[in-house]
Amino acid sequence: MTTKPFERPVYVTQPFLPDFNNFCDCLKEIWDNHWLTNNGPIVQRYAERLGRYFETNNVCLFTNGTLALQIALQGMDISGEVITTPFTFVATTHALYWNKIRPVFVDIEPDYYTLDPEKVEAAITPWTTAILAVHVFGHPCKLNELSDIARKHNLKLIYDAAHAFGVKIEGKSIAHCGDLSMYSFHATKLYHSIEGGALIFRDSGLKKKFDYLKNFGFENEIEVVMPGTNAKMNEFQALMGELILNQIDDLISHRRKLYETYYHRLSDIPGIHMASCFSSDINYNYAYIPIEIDAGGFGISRDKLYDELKKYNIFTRRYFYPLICNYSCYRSVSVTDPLKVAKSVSSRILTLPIYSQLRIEDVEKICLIIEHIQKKS
Ligand code: T4K
Repeated sequence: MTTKPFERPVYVTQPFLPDFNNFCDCLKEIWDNHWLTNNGPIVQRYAERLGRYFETNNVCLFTNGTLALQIALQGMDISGEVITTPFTFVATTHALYWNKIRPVFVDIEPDYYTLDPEKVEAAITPWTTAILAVHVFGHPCKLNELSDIARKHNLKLIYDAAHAFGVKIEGKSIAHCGDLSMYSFHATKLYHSIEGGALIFRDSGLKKKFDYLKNFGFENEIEVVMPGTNAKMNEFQALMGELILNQIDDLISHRRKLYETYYHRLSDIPGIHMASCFSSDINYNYAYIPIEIDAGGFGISRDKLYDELKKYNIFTRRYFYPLICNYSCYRSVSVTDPLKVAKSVSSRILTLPIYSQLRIEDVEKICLIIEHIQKKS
């Protein structure tokens, strides 16, 4: 195996696509129905399938995860302040902003980069109404600790589970933790419906409200009961989601092999740190491969490695750098927590390629190239 650049670009991710001929055959149903959107038959069937997958009837589908989260916050009447993480994709915070909720950023823990429960409790004020935690990279949050805090202070506990499709705790989907979980089915996710999102929630009374909010608030042809928006999933999205759901177990198991190769090959390279494997009660989904680069040990900084890898046609990403509070649109939000861990992780994190079409030998080559760069640094 050589360290010659890849002939074709290797991106951080690439969407999985179902068999082309099968997809085309299935499209016939849409053509026969002449029904493209507005709660069509495939969307309804897909919602039922996801309900069986998540083992709940409390499923609501959306055109993407961002709108799903915005609607969740609005439907649950969340207001005032919400305690959340700065180490996430910007949509988590945007969903708060769109609901005129003040984000209160607190630090993450260093092991899996999820919200630090101690910091959460310290940040609660009379205006706090909810905790919005993120299972970042599919890593489960400190579920019990966050539940205890939410219960003690009578706060809603909402999970941004955009990265956590397929993650299970003691055999049960992580979606059942907290009051509500939002999933993103964006093309870049390990499971997708081109674009798409879903809410899974505890209180079945919320379903009707979410359905109104995603469809302009229509009760019927002549009545609108609330100022909703348009966040409906369409038939093409649902079809893609249905077909990929058939293969989800295989997709996760292939990713597991890729992850194990990375873990095995990178663990001995100086200056590289990877989060520890999860305990056996957690079924992880291997959504991302985040590594931390310690410039002192590795020889060059994370940013230099990111640039170097491009020369080999490897396009990694710095998820999640910068922290949300450092984006110009959120710099005016006052942050009292020093965010020590989040700042450090954000300056060192690099997410490596992982997707279904990637082969074990590709991962071995990526690791060899990283090792080569380290040795010459
Ligand atoms: N909460 C969290 C924690 C999230 O991570 C996200 C989304 C959300 C909420 C919001 O959910 P959605 O509203 O998106 O459903 C990507 C995704 O666009 C975004 O969905 C995702 N998080 C985020 C982590 O990653 P970018 O700006 O990095 O995407 P982009 O276009 O640079 O794609 C990354 C790489 O994937 C590209 O370098 C090439 C490859 N790619 C991408 C697409 C779209 C392909 O090969 N084919 C493709 O079709 O945000």
